[in-house]
Amino acid sequence: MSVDQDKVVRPELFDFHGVSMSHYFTDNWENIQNFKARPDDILIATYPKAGTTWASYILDLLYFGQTAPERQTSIPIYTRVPFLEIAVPSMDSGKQLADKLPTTPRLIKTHFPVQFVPKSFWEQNCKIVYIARNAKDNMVSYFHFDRMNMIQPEPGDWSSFHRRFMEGKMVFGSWYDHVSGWWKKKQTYSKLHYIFYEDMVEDTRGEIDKLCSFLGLSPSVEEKDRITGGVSFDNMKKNNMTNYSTIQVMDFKISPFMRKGKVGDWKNHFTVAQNEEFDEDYKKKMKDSTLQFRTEL
Ligand code: PPS
Repeated sequence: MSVDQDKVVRPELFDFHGVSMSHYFTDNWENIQNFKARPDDILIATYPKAGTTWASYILDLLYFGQTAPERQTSIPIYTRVPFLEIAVPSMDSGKQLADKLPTTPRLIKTHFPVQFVPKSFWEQNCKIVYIARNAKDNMVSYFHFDRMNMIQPEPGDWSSFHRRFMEGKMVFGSWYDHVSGWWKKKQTYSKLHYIFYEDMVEDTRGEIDKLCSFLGLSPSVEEKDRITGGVSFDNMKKNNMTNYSTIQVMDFKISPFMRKGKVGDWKNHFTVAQNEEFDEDYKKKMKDSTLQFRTEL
């Protein structure tokens, strides 16, 4: 994707309706809030770095892998599954890309906390797939992402990032509020399928089966085998249509987009003291939630 580098500067965080955001995801707010969802649109929602691209590619293959094979070799995943709220100078906005999507269903990505989702998705009773990842690995992945992605705020050093994550001062706000807000929504909105990244790593095929039953799809066993193989970390890392190598705002010399894809990499980053402080704070922040995450497999 060609981006005018001069117009892309690392943003500052600011409070937006009670959530830490950067202007790249709020500049188009009115248009996004007026987005006209269709009943068959499917929204893929996550806190950043929880497995959005993985889920996007799985859904794209499930719907279009057989009927539109050329799509797989010529259109990057971020164009096939537009990022609704993104608005970066000299790039089509996510809203423009979503409006232009020729497919049925339209697959649309968002990192919004649940209360920011445009109301038409609820009015149209759209299916939503939410992916959540344990906070520790999510934090590590986000740190490396902010290092290499020039439209993200300066990450600072690891220890300041660790603190800011606990304070919820990240783009798209607090991880704790995000995963809990969407979990709460699931209790009343039946068309929300909540997936854990750790379950996808442990048993990708089993999670694809569950996804198919949620979506009402019944691909052949061979097709599911093909998809399970195609969406492995190694294959997605090699695939230029899924590894983000075609995007200019990311500096892969600093860190690749497809970085490790592991559960438990936090152990290579958290000091013993940081882990203790984190666990204590986590218990307080998540005390009212029934959500359970695994931080190792
Ligand atoms: S983004 O920028 O928010 O859309 O990023 P997102 O796609 O949500 O998350 C990127 C992390 O997901 C990992 N990933 C995978 N892990 C395992 N298997 C597969 N197939 C896979 N695809 C993407 C990716 O490597 C990032 O995690 P880290 O821990 O940084 O490697």
